[in-house]
Amino acid sequence: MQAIAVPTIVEDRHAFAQDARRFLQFSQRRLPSRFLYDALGSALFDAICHLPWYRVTRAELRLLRRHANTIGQLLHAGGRVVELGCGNGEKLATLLTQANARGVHAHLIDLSEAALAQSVQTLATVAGSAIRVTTDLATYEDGLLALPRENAAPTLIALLGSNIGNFDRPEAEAFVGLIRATLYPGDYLLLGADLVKPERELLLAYDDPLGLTAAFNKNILLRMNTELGANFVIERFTHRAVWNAEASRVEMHIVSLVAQDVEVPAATLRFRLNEGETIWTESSYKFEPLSILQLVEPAGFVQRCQWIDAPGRFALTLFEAV
Ligand code: AVJ
Repeated sequence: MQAIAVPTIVEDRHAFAQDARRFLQFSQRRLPSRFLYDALGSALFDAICHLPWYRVTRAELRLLRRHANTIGQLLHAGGRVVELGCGNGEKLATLLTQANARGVHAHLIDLSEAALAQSVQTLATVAGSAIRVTTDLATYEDGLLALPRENAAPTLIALLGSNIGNFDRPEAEAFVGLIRATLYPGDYLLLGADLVKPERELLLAYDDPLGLTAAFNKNILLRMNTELGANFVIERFTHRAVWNAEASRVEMHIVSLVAQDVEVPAATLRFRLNEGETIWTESSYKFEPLSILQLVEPAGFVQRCQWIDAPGRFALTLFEAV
């Protein structure tokens, strides 16, 4: 088992300050969703996955369990799985143990140090030394660019949990292109994507009655207070989830309950929020089975299998690079 790389906390804080400065000044104020995942944010997301209203993780785990053999056959010993955004490691552990994938190399890319540490532990617990694990504390892009090219055995890149849903369309296309560029023909992409469903289900998933998603969202204000010296009074904000049907996405916003002045010293930024003004923190795009193929295949992939759960909530699609 390889040791976790030393976190580049200073660099990360710098990126957070820079992005806060840029995105908070747009007329619709925004923050990139990747900053939701500090240690507390990752823990809150884990808790969200246990909520009855947030079914993404459970639906995907069922599909992974059911089709692990098919997927595992592609990964003969010496093969490599690269997971982008491994979270707590449960999805990959489920896949690799069900597939009985001994001798596989798992390479984990995540921007949360806590998530990487947990994943290493989860994989060690279920697989012991049968799986070699390496980690990269990085954004998807940096992690892919740093990925050693391995031609001998197949590489499977796993992008699960509907993480693809956080990208706007042009970004998603560019990102799939980057994934393809790091692969050879005959390598694979395993993509988990949440499907369009009735609005009330979507809103319960992103604005749950226990308030965990609200806490997950507002934690980004807390993070600006502790890391960037900001002065957000958390009680003066509330969480809102919106289904934007035209764009096929759920948006998470933080709503200012009153008119208020805020400052973010590390981002050399002060501004006034009007009552009802929002900071847009996340998009979760929802897909149709066909729209997944239309997004991925033009980048140089062909679909090998697409598995959809019985209620039609979630799709797991296996692509081969051509
Ligand atoms: C992990 C980004 C896929 O968008 O559904 C859960 C994050 N946000 N509840 C998603 C999330 C609100 C999740 N992703």
